[in-house]
Amino acid sequence: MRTQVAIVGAGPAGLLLGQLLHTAGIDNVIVERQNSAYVLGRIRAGVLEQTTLDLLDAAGVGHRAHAEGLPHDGIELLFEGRRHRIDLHALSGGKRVMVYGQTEVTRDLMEAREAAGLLTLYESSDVSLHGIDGTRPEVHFSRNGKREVLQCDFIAGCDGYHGISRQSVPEAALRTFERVYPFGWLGVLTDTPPVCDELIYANTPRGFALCSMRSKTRSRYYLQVPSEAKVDDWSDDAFWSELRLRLDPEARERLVTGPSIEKSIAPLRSFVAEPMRFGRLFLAGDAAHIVPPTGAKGLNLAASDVGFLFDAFTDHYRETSAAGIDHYSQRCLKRVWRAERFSWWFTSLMHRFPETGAFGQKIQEAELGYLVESRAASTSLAENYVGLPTGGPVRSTG
Ligand code: FAS
Ligand code: PHB
Repeated sequence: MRTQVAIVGAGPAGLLLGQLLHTAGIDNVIVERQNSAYVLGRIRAGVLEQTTLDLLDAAGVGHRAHAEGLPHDGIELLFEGRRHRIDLHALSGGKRVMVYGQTEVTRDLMEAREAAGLLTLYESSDVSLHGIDGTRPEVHFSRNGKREVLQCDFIAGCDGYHGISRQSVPEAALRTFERVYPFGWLGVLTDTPPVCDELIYANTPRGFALCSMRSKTRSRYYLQVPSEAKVDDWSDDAFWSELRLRLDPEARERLVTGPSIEKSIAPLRSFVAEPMRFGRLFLAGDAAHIVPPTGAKGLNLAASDVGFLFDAFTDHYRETSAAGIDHYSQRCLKRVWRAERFSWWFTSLMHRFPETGAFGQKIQEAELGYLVESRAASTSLAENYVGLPTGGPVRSTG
């Protein structure tokens, strides 16, 4: 079997890259460990930056996000019992974010890929990468009881934090940076109306809480829980009781509870692997970096990596130039580290850190008070939250 670009992983990064490459006439095959239902069943991100929407449009799959997504012009910060609105739209010079679940993005990309008749090899096991430091790389995998070989020009490692791609880079060639947080996020998805029209990020003495949504009738809530917390220890009633204790009176009054249709705990970490390219292997998305979800950057960073990788492959195949390939890692990492900083800062500001004690709590309260009173500080939050510039548009597919 042969293709131009072999993509490992059919999450949002792999599927978006495959669709962009298809629009440019570049042949690609995706090798995915799970089946499509499993990939769709993972409930994750909820907020898209304009940059991500632009890439979905470039891939020809943005129409449902525009039709069904919820444009948001602001977020609310809740601390010391009071809510303060951050006007993202006014402070960022007219930008906004789109609330549209990662599950729907993945669904749109899967349907477009199937309609285009592109090959996605689900349920491929024991994937291994070969010849990544040469000019004829290969992806080996088992499927339907048979060992297969996919020959290609390039491999895009879009297989997430636990994938095989980053692990295939010789240890001496990779530098990693990591910070693990002493807590996780217990998330609940429920078919109840959101408690507020915009997202509420809460810093409370009992810990962080986030009130988000997927639509006007489907809500997504998160609670900060200790790292060792187990999802089975949290009944729906226990979740709702704890959430109420972390809300202001108005939100508590408006909260509509209901049965959870999904409940899970996500660990929080900051992680970056450098460089994001090794020979003919290119890492994109969670395969290369992880951010704590506080800043809603994970999915959006994966999308911007893919935009840069699409540029690189298009340069190579269209203009026989190595510029995009040579600068891929550097272009990604500049934006990755800016998002890592913002996500670390927002996580440090909004969560309870017992080890920093009363002094740490007072510093958080002082920074939050300054943040909502200072236009300069609120502007900094707004321009990071809506997404920093990518430093150059995705190449047009015309
Ligand atoms: P993904 O992990 O989504 O996809 C990787 C794909 O590769 C998967 O389908 C996997 O099955 C496949 N794969 C793995 N190993 C393989 C192998 N050896 N061979 C073949 N295929 C393999 N971001 C936010 O912005 N907000 C959030 O609230 C948020 N919540 C999250 C909760 C959790 C539990 C996790 C893990 C992440 C969360 N994220 C959130 C971040 C998330 O949205 C990621 O940024 C996004 O899924 C990144 O997409 P990909 O890079 O495609 O990686
Ligand atoms: C979500 O809706 O899942 C979500 C929204 C904003 C975040 C994190 C998660 O910062």
